[in-house]
Amino acid sequence: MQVLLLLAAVGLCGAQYNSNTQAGRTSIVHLFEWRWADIALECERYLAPNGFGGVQVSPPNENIIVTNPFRPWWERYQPISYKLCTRSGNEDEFRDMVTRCNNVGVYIYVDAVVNHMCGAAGGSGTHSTCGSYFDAGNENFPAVPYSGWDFNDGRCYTSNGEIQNYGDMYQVRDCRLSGLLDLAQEKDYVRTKIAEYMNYLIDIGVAGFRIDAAKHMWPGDIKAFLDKLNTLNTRWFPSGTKPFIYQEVIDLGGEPITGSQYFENGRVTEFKYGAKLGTVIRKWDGEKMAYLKNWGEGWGFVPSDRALVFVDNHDNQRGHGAGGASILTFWDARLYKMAVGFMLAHPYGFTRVMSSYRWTRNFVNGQDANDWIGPPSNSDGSTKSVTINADTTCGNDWVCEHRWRQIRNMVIFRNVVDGEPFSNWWDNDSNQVAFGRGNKGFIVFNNDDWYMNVNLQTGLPAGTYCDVISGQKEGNACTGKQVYVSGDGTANFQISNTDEDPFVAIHVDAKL
Ligand code: AAO
Repeated sequence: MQVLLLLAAVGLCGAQYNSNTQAGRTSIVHLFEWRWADIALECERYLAPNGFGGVQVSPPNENIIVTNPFRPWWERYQPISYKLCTRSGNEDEFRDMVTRCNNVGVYIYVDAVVNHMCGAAGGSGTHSTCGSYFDAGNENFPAVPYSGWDFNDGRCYTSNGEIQNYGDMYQVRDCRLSGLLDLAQEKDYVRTKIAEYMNYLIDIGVAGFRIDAAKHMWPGDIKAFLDKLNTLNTRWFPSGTKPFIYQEVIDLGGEPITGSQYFENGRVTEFKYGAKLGTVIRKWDGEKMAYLKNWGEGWGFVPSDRALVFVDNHDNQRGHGAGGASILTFWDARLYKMAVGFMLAHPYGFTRVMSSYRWTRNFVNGQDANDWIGPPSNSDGSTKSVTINADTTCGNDWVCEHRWRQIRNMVIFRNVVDGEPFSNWWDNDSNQVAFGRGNKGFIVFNNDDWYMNVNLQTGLPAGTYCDVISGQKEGNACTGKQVYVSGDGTANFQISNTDEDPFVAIHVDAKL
């Protein structure tokens, strides 16, 4: 009996680390700023057929409307209430999206902004996305309701109430982040309001949450509101399933707050991953791909089963947050595809693919003065829909990295090799590297400035394979390069350093 109880307890404790994605679906995509109606369509027409496990959606709750600058993307990180209406759509549209995505096995992960409300200088009135009244100066949010008692002012000891020093964990957690009114999660009332919001979403059918600004809350306070959460909706999930939790904790080292302090609650975002991978692929600081042999914990990252990983996110692709200049984005498409390909082939962490919109950059002293620009929108501020071009790319300035052939095919690669060990590493002590995933898949990179011509052990069964980077298998033919694996598992790989994409990937589902 005691053993059974113990096992049950262990099972429950582990649950929030599980992505809840369907078997054989191993990645999610962040459809940053997309409308709910477009996400519903994308689940049905593209994500489900191509093996995506889920979508991280932008914050669905009511936010302040900022008009100076005009409708920046970041207004959605300034909550006014927990009503579900934003530029992405209203509650009916949100429910319709969750239902339709869930019905095709693609689950929804909500970006939960619960550390704070809007900025202290947000004024008062009804300039909010559902029209709820609020008064930021008096910390009054009647649509929740929250009042002055529910904020941390009494606990913050800095001169202006702001976080001034990331070396002091008390300020980071009890003071204001960028002027944002800091909720007092030590209060049971606040914990209850946060849990009510999250439970409302769980009951609609969402599968998990990104916890925004988790670093700015005490781990025990987060645990307290997570402990109040329901299990997932049994229309789509086995009874007793806990929501997947990944916490935004920026830990690049050198600060007292670390990712590991949050493990009891769920996974954490591993920001070192994109910062380091960008440095390696750019060949900065003397880095080279050969050093990736022990990628993962060997590089000082959190344990694989506690990590949520990504090459770039909505902040560091435009100079917000952390990671610095090394971060690769769609603006550096050739290197970016290699980095995302490497991430999706490598077994470390649970992977999130970024999907962005294009904006006009304006660099002033190395900083993008247009880092605020919101999603493609009409003159009234409403968000433009995602149109689909004849060649399957997106229109209206939506970049849709997740639809790039190389990235989409590597999402499928990761599903095919799921559970297989990291194997058959090879490198030339420079920037030509290769590795496999058991006997299911193999990937080869040439990031050197010279031609690559090598024979490698792939670990794969003999046969002719389609490279899923230059093309893919269609019917009984390859639309791109072919790779011949002989009876002993070896194959010859030739990759020009001037190829559009200087890498090759093969897997058993793309064998002729
Ligand atoms: C906007 C305006 C502000 C205004 C405010 C209130 O821009 O001027 O004061 O409204 O009116 C987003 C935007 C903000 C925006 C906010 C609200 O990014 O610009 O403010 O919405 O509209 C920290 C947090 C992290 C946060 C990140 C942006 O720790 O949680 O800043 N990310 C999330 C979201 C983000 C959102 C919020 C949180 C707020 O993803 O979109 O903000 O909901 C250090 C610390 C990091 C810290 C960074 C940046 O990083 O470690 O924790 O991130 O500084 O402050 C080296 C170090 C590295 C360091 C980095 C930068 O790399 O190794 O540790 O340098 O110094």
